Parts: sequence; C-alpha cells; structure tokens
Amino acid sequence: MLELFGHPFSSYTQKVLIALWADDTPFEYRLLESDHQENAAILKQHSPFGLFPLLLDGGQPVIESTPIIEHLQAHHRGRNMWIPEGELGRRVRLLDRFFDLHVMGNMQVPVIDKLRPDGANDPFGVQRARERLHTAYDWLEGQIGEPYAVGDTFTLADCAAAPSLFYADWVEVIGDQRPKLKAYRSRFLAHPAVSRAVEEGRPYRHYFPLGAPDRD
Ligand SMILES: N[C@@H](CCC(=O)N[C@@H](CS)C(=O)NCC(=O)O)C(=O)O
Repeated sequence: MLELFGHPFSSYTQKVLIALWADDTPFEYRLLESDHQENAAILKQHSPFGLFPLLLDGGQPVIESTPIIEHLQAHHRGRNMWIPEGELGRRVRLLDRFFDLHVMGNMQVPVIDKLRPDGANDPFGVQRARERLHTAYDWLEGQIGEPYAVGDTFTLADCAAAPSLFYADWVEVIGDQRPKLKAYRSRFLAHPAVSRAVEEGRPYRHYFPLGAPDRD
C-alpha cells in the first residue's frame, strides 16, 4: 500500500503526483490540511524539516521527490521509465537537478521572502534570485527537447520541469525571447497528468503569496 502525504498546490507534491498519475499507480492521497492533523503528525515523524511530499510504502518512509520517483520506478514500475539507462538517464538527472535547484530554488526565494516578518526581508537576495531565473531560462532555451525535456520520452525531467516552470513563469515571465522554453511549457500543460495537477491545485491559488496571475 502506497500513501502519499502532500498538498495539491505544492510544487514538489505535484512532481510526484505527475509520476503516479502518468503510471496509473494506485495510492492513498493523504492531504496535509488543517482538518487532517493526523497526516501532519506522521509527516513530522519522518521528514526532519517537515518538508513534503512523503511516501510511505508499506509503512516505510521515502522522502525527497526525486528518490520517491526512483523508488516508484524500482518497486512499482509503470508504463514510464522515469530514469532511463545510460547517457539518456544521465541527461534526465542533470535536467531534474537543474529544474529543482535553479528553477524551483530561485522561484521560491521571492515567494518565501513575501512571507517573512517585517524587517526580515532580503531585497538583495530576491533580486539575485529573479536574475538567476532569467539565467536559468536562457540556459534551458538551448537545452530543452521536443516534445519532452529530453526528446521522445516523458521522464523524471518532465515531472520536475512541469511544476517548477509553471510557478516560475508566475514570478518571472519566460517571455517570447525564449520560444522553445515557452512552447515546452504550453505543451506540458496539455499533458493529462500535468493538467490534472494544475486543476487540483487551482482552488488554492489564493495561497500564492505574490498573487497568482489570471491565466493558466
Ligand atoms: N527537496 C525537497 C523539497 C520539498 C519542499 O520544499 N516542499 C515544500 C512544499 S512544495 C514544503 O514542504 N514546504 C513546507 C515548508 O517549507 O515548511 C523535495 O524534492 O521533496
């Protein structure tokens, strides 16, 4: 029995949900919401910083979205090969790291800064993160595949790309100057598993600290 602890508006939860849904893998979705304190208590037992998602597989915890998807591939293999063998797999890992560290990571800086108490803001850090998002977009424009991140195969790289670029574009617009990346973002929004993640997160858009744009 697989149990996923997460929230529909959380980018890293969506990354794992996309893999589970694309494979039609059965699991129990345990929402981290105020009316489910029992789920938060279990998360605390296994995740040192209380970060989610958390997967329990027969009660055994797996934390961190990428190892969770690796675990799914190893023990609950579906139709998708999330990390292929060889050179393609190494490229998938590179892009997965890039989306998590440089897109998601920089996107989160202005978002989290908005939640800081008065007097604890970091305008220098926010400006730097916003500039770095543009550097990340420029690099990706030369790297991104078609139709998927690494070409013909839907992989872990797309699971990471979808939520990170989805939200990053709300913080700093990708823009017409990166036509390949912009088209890739539009393409993945039409993927059934990604579109489901976006729709299930839609009722929570008022949670977005910078204000969600009226699109997507
Ligand atoms: N590296 C982690 C990041 C997880 C993460 O940052 N999750 C966010 C939700 S998208 C979270 O738990 N935020 C709650 C908090 O920071 O207290 C992963 O890949 O799972």
